[in-house]
Amino acid sequence: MAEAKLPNKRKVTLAILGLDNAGKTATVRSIQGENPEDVSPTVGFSAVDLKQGQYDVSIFDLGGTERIRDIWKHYFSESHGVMFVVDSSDVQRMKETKETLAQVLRHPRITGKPILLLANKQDREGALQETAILDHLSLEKLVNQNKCCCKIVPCSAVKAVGKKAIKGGLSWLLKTVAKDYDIIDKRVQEDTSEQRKQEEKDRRERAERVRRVREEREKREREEAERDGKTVEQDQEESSVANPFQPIGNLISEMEKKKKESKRQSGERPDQASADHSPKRKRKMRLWRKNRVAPLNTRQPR
Ligand SMILES: Nc1nc2c(ncn2[C@@H]2O[C@H](COP(=O)(O)OP(=O)(O)OP(=O)(O)O)[C@@H](O)[C@H]2O)c(=O)[nH]1
Ligand SMILES: [Mg+2]
Repeated sequence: MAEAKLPNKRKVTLAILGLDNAGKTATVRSIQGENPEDVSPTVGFSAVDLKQGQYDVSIFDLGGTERIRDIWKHYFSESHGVMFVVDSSDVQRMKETKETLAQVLRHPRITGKPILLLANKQDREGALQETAILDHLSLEKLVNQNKCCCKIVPCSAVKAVGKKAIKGGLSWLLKTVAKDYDIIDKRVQEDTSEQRKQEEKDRRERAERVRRVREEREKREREEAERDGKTVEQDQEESSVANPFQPIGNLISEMEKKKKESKRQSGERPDQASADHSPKRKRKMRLWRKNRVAPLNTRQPR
């Protein structure tokens, strides 16, 4: 019903990228209306969900240090668009910024998606103006080559007027995604499912490699043991004693056998315990009933 009342409601996922210290986390905080000061460098990533007008927006705030940049690509398939944050006052790192941006835009899971370029830290002395940033990053050429619809917005995550600019930029990005939502979202769904399949395949291959290495090591250890004069039977016996993962059913019947044996030795009939109705015994039974757990099912699936 709620969906019918809001036909334009969209779920949009965005990645916020840029070099370390560019102001990505401060930007997200300012969008959320939180204090953007006192932020710490992001280790890994954090996901932020927020409502922006009619949109349900999820933002992946990814750490920007060179070491972490390699994980960015894992978030590309899910992203409908990108916010790329630049520290406009850090002229020294413009070349690195350009190369990093180029790598992002060239990535097949980003090419063609809308990009909002936030020229952040405009409040700082010596901050480059919009045209200088366009030049430093060869932005026009880059976005044309990669068919990305792009808007550059000079802003500041920590100053009121700059924050307004960020909100305006975000609103443009969401509208641009919404215009081609069906196409972009279809791509997001397909790329995400393909990526999940690939990750599952990688996981299985890794597990298989680990299994092979373990098998080889065990074989080597067996051969060494045989060379040292231990027999295979000895090893089997040792391993059955040492194996902590015996089926629980075996352990339970073993324990019950031992219990019956000790009762027989003390002269007590196996069923005598249930006939004991002393208050102490009853209390014990109540406690046991309260705390009991069902035995594990040891049956193997067919
Ligand atoms: N003057 C000024 N400082 C800012 C602005 N935006 C962020 N900062 C400061 O820049 C520093 C880095 O900001 P972060 O938001 O942590 O940067 P980041 O891009 O998230 O960095 P990583 O998480 O390491 O990738 C912090 O000290 C912020 O307070 C801005 O617009 N103006
Ligand atoms: Mg951060």
